[in-house]
Amino acid sequence: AQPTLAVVGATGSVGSVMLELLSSRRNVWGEIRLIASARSAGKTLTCRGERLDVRELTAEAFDGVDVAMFDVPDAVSEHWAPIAVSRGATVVDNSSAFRMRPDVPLVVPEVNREAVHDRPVGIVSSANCTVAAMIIAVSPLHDEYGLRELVLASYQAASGAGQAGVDTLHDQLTKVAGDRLLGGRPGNVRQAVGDDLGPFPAPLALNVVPWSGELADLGWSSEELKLRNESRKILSLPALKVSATCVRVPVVTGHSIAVHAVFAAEVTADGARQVLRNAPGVILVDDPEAGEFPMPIDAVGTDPSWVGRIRRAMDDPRALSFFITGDNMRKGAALNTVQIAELIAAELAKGAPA
Ligand code: 11C
Repeated sequence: AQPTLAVVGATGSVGSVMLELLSSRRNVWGEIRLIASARSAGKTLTCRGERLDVRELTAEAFDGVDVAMFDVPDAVSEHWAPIAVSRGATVVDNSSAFRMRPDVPLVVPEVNREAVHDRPVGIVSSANCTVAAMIIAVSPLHDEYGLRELVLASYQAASGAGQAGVDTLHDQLTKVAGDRLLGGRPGNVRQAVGDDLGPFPAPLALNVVPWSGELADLGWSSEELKLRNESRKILSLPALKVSATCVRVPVVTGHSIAVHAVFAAEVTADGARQVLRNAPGVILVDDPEAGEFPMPIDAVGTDPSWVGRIRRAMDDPRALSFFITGDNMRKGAALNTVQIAELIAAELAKGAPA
């Protein structure tokens, strides 16, 4: 029989992309069970053309479930993932709750798919959205040239902060539309937008906000530390030098990253293009003369990481600068989680130890 899949957080914005993907990808699942908080239980959603009732998140909801995909806040995953495991499910978790635990593999299938099979506590973590988009382009370059250092700046979309982020950005854009004086005087955008900043620490419309996540050590944001720690773990490079600045931009969906990567070997832009042309999950969009760049407005709704603006550093023959854009709801969240769940389904089908 095909395995039973649970989608925990099915009514959330990433949950709805998961249902879309499950409806369009090769079907490897038997029953699909939708689970959400008591507030959303009782709703009906469509998946694979079937209308499905959303069940409340309880321990019993996991009985008979083989694989459970979680997209819920960290604290909810922390509490419920072990309960799902105790009921017999393997959990694929998209929160950051377990990512850095040594007994939990952190997986981006294009990079380290084999890590999925060694999961001593029955939990596999799916990477942070900015990390997932970036790492599938950086990893094949590491294989070719030997990565030594990453200097990153992210340009993160409002949807990374959930539906509240998207609603806040649209509300603010409505408030500032049409006033051609806005942005020309200090404070006048703040005044037009008002006090409700949603999940952001400052107005996002007509602005960029150099902040994402919570305050962590020594002035770094939690998102910046995730870029460092998760990249090191996924690439198995525990001493990799990583310095990131994470920035929120007024884009609805599509996280972008400007990457400066330093390697052990000398590089060429053409050589890097050749590597990336053959890399799984990457699409090369690198023709500035023709106005072709990787941009969120084009990458949204697509699966790959779009990579372009590839240049060898002027002052270091071992360094490359390039730009990446990916759909943070897909590869950054729902798609990566679904891909991991499918790897586990294939393993179960082979009868390998779970
Ligand atoms: C954002 N990247 O754009 C964050 C959201 O580690 O899964 C996802 C946080 C995470 O705000």
